[in-house]
Amino acid sequence: MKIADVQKVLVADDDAVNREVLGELLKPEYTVLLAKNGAQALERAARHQPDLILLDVMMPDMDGYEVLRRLRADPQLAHIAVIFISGLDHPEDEAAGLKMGAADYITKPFNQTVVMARVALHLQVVRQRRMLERLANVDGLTELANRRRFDEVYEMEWQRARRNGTALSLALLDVDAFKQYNDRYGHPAGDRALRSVARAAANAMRRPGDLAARYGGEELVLLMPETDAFEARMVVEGICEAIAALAIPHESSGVAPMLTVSVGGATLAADGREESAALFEAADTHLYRAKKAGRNRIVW
Ligand code: GH3
Ligand code: MG
Ligand code: MG
Ligand code: MG
Repeated sequence: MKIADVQKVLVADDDAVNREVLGELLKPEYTVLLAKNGAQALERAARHQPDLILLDVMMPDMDGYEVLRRLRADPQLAHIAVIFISGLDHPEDEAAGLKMGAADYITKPFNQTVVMARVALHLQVVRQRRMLERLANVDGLTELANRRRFDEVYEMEWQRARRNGTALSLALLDVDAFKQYNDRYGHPAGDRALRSVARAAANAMRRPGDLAARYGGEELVLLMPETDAFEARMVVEGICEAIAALAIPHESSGVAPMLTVSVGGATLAADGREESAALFEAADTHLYRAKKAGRNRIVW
């Protein structure tokens, strides 16, 4: 297992001996974080984003149930798996804990092998969920968001822009003469070039909410919420400059001796009444114009 794959477990217990025993037990396999009360558990969870929390129920000030409630109410923390570990050993206590959304419930005094087995099981579930999310949302070649993810985010951002009357810019980027590139340099080189273009685009999209996705083939889509046409065009110009700086030779392009792209952009008019598809179509029309006008340019 690579170091980066080591999963993080937060142990929250007001009893120092419990913290110590659980910490020592988990340390050989996981990165362990400790918290001695509920408030500290929430603070450590927010700061370190653990994969799993072993959460004591009975703690002064804020009990484990309240910690779990607050975790679930915070979008940044809601997904973290929680295993209650408690001296409350009635079936009703266990039922209450599981009903609140805990992944599991372990009673004290605990058996160390059982704790390790259940922690391993729930961390495996966490890894599998991440993998599924990745497979569903990320394009395998470019590592950008895939079209499915884009469609989802676009609909959400479009509604949000409409509701708040904020700007929303969208650009379609298509590699010029990419068929010739593949013919001249081979498909694997085409894949590498596409990955470089994708990275250049992603690096330039820096605002939270910005999204670069692979829409299909050699076409990327760039979504920039709360970004007007002027600002969005600046970002796209930066991307085109970064792609030019890559200086990927393309001798049979017919446009330039190196790989270039054409971009069609559009910005949602604050007073417009069109549907989300109309903004996309406008960008697509502008991309078509950029191609017709000779490629290697931006039309907004
Ligand atoms: P234009 O300037 O009009 O965009 O010309 P073009 O050759 O780029 O456009 P066209 O749509 O004719 O061809 C797109 C090419 O992109 C064809 C396809 O083989 C290639 N392509 C699409 N996806 C991939 C990919 O994942 N890897 C590689 N290597 N090539 C791809
Ligand atoms: Mg306690
Ligand atoms: Mg193309
Ligand atoms: Mg294309």
